[in-house]
Amino acid sequence: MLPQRDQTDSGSRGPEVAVPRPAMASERERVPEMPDADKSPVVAIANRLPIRPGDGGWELSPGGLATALRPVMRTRSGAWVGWDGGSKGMPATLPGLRTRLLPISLSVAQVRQYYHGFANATLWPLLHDAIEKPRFERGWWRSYQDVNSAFAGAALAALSDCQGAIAWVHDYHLALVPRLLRERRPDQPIGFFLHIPWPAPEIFARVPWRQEILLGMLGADVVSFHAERYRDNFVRACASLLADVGVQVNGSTIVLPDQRQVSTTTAPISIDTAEYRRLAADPETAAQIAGLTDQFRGRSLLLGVDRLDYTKGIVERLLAVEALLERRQDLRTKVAFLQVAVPSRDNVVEYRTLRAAVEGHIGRINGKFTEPGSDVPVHYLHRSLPPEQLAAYYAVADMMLVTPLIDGMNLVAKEYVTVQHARHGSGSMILSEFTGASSELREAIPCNPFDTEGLSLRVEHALALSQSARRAAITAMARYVAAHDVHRWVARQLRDITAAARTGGRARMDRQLVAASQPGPARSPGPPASRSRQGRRPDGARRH
Ligand code: ADQ
Repeated sequence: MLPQRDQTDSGSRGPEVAVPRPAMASERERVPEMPDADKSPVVAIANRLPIRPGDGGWELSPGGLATALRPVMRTRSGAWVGWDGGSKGMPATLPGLRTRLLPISLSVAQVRQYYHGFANATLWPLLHDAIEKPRFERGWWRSYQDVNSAFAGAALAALSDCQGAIAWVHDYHLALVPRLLRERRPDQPIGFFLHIPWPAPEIFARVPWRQEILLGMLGADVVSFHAERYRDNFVRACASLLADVGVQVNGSTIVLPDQRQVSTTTAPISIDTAEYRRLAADPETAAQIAGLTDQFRGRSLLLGVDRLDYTKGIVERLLAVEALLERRQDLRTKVAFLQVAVPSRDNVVEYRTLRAAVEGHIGRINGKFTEPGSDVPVHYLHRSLPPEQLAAYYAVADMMLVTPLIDGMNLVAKEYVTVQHARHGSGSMILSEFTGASSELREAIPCNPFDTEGLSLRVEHALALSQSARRAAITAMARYVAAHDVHRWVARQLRDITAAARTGGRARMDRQLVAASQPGPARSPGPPASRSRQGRRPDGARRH
């Protein structure tokens, strides 16, 4: 299969349906001028603000969206609306940035109910294929609605101050925001990007507020995902769960009862490859590499780097290492496995349970396989690392184990191949087929992490690969990532939002003109065709 390509809907029209309010012919002139995607201000709305306290005061957070948007924040006006994380005294901006930072403060109850509750104990597991059981609490949902309203209010104020801005809403924490913005600003270009997977419709259907969540996201002009399968699942959820409110699906376009069209696209996120190449060549990284090379001399180093999250397959990875050492006694002193785990969400009980499980497995494996007088086979760091140290681990690792049970994209995989290539390395990468990255990094060694015995055989196979085969694979993957870096992703997203806003808005105006020119009273929303689809099950089948 070829790597997935970004797919922007062509904006084809949906079937004709009645509209709530026929438009006047003069409304054609009211189709607003769309912002220029390459120049216009951007109002980003994301759960967290992209800054953190550093040694010399406030600084941009490393990694992720903050890095991706850094060039945009430097060159264009605009704003970033996000939770202050409980920090006080945040600056209104940072030197060198034109973007204003608009902090949202949350109460203790909101942090518990909106953030730890609905976002991380309801939506996170639900959208990750319900791999842990999602919890549904009405109080959490109410808090999620309240906090989304607060974010939307701050974003609306920012948009009023920023003529011609693009609104760009991020992730599952803020699914209701696009609709809240749309209700107040019908012509506003709005994009929504989901950073995590979207499950099959029958899984998503479990959430009692499924229609509100879908309609919330559909306030955007374009809803984007990392991978085609998530986009497809979302479109199928709209088709089966929103038919009874008059929403129709036409290919990859969702048509709302007022004829507004929402595009859905696949836009895999990436990393700032230049920054990782710079890190690979940094003197601090080189010093760390020298130390690590000494530490693991004579052994192949296997590496895992993840947030400590139950989606990342850390336990399955440990069980595979255990199976390998069980089967291949000769490898017990020749292989070391290092797991770096960033502490994550320890206010959620499933995460505390996971940490205990991971640490229990590591203790058992080391107890079983450590040879007297030798180093332990499994090393474990439970902390966040400075970027140079992380880059050094990527550089010295002979094998990267990226084995999530499910993962929207997985940036670690892209970081590893980039650093390896920059250091002329020949490491190998085992990559779960249940990551978004697996659609792009086709030269990785694929694995099914649910099959721990099979995973251990993949590791054994990778250990036996020739250096030239490994180097060829790393080179191919690094080149792909360099050609599809995060700056390309940002530019593409902003262009997609303005293009979809133009197409969707025009289609709505055209439909309303047609309705206005036809005799007879306006019909109510919800066409007969859609009513006849009422009662469909989430998988598209009819109820009996
Ligand atoms: P995450 O689930 O956090 O992101 P991932 O994409 O792997 O997953 O990003 C993790 C980031 O944290 C990487 O940039 C990595 O370098 C960094 N990191 C990991 N361990 C670290 C450590 N010990 N110290 C410092 N940094 C560390 C969510 C989705 C993903 C999606 C991203 C982006 O779950 O599927 O790829 O958003 O959309």
